[in-house]
Amino acid sequence: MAKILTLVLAASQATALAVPTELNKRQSSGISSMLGSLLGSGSSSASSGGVVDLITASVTGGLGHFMGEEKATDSLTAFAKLLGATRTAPGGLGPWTATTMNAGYGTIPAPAGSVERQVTMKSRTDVPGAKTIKVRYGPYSIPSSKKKNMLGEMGMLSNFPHTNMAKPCEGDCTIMGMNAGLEYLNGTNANIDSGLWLHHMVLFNNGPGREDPPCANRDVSVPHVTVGATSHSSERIFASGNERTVGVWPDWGVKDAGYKLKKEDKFAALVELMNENPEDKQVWMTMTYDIVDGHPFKDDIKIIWFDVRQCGTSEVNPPKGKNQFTLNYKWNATYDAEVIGSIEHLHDGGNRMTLELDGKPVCDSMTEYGTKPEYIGMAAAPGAAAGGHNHGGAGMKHISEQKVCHGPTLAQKSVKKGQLWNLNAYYDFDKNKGNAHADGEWDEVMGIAIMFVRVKGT
Ligand SMILES: [Cu+2]
Repeated sequence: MAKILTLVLAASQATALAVPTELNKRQSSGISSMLGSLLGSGSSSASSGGVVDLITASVTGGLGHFMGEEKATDSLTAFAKLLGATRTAPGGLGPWTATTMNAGYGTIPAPAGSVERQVTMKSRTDVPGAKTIKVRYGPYSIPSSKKKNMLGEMGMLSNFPHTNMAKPCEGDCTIMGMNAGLEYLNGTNANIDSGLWLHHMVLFNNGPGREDPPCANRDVSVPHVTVGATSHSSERIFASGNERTVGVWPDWGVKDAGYKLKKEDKFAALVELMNENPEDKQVWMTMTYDIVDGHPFKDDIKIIWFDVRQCGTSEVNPPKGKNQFTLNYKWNATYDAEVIGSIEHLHDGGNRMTLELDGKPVCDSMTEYGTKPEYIGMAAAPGAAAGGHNHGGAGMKHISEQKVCHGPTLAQKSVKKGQLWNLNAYYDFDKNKGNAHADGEWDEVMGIAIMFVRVKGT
C-alpha cells in the first residue's frame, strides 16, 4: 500500500508539473476517487481522507500552500501512517522526504581539502572545564533558484531529514549552550547577502527515556517520524531560523545546570536550506555547542516547544487579504520547572512575539530587520532574477535579530503543572514585507518559541 501511494504521489507530481491546471483538476478528481476506493474500504477510511487531500493538492500543483493549511498536519500524519508509522516505529516518511521530495539533493561527501568537521574553540563561558565546539554537518547540496521542488518552492532543500549526526561528545556530557549557522565549504559564513538562507533547522535527540511532551499525546508526530524517531523516543532540543539566535545559558545566569547528553543518545535534524543563486550550491550547516564533560550538575535543562502548528509542518498560510494577523498557540503545562529563557522564531513580516501565563505577560520578544549587512538581499546576478522563491531581491531587509527573553526580560520564572501558557505571534506586512511564494502569494509563516527550563534533579 505504501509503495502504491508513493508511486501515485510521485506520478501525480510529475503530471502536475507538465499539464495545465484545468486538466490537473480533472485528473485530481480521478486520482482522488481512485485512492478513495483504494483506501476507503480499509479500516483507516478517516485518515485516508487526509491523504486524498494531500494527493489532490499535489496534482493541482498546490502542495506548497497545502502545507500551510491547518488540515495539513492530519493529512501528513495519515500519510506517515500509510508509510508505516506507528506509536513505536517511524515508518517511511523520512526516506520518502529524503529521496523523493528532495531527489538528487541533500548530504554529499565532503570534497578533498574541505575544512575540518569538528573544531574546539575558545570557551564562550567562564564555567570551569567548559569547552565550545563547532560541528559542521553535511555538506548539503541545495538546488539552484531555477529548480522547483514538489512544493513549488524554488532553490529549496526542503526539511531534509539528516539522521545519525555527530554529537559534540561521544560519551556523557552536558550541553550548556547552542546556536546554528551556515558556511561555505571553505568555512566562510554563508548568508542572505550571497543568496543563502539557513531557512530553518530543528535538532532532535533520540534515546532511552526521551519524550517530546507537546507531541507525546499523539501516536504519530510528523516532525519526529520524519527524522526516523517518534515523539515517545525523541525530543526537539534546539531550532534556528536564519536569524541564528544564540542560546548560551551561562550568559542567562545558569552556570550549574545543563542538558545531559548520554552515550546512547542519537542526534538527527530537519534541515531546510534555500539558495537564491542560479546554480546549485554546497554548504555546511553548523552547530556550536558549549559543553562540559560528564554530568557534574544535579539539575537538568529541558526544552518546551511552543508552535502555532504543533507536531505538523509548523507552517501557516497568512489569511487571505489580511496584512495584519496574529497566530496563537496554547500549552497546558504538564510538569513543574523553572524557566531560564526562551528563543522565538518568526518569518519576515512578523514583528513581535509574546508569551503569557494565565493572561499575564511573561516575554515580549521584538523582531529586528537588516541590522547586519549579511541580512540585506543580494543584487541579482547578470541575467538572473534575485530572490529564489521571491524572498525579496536586492536591498530587502530580512529578520536579523529576534530578542531573547531571559533574566529581567522574563517576567515569570516558574512553570507549574496545569498552568495555561499562551503564545502570540504578531504579523504586519505593511510594516515589514513578507516573503512571496513562486506563484506570487504570500509564503507560509511560522510562530515558534523554544522555552528552556530547569528541572530539579533528584
Ligand atoms: Cu521558519
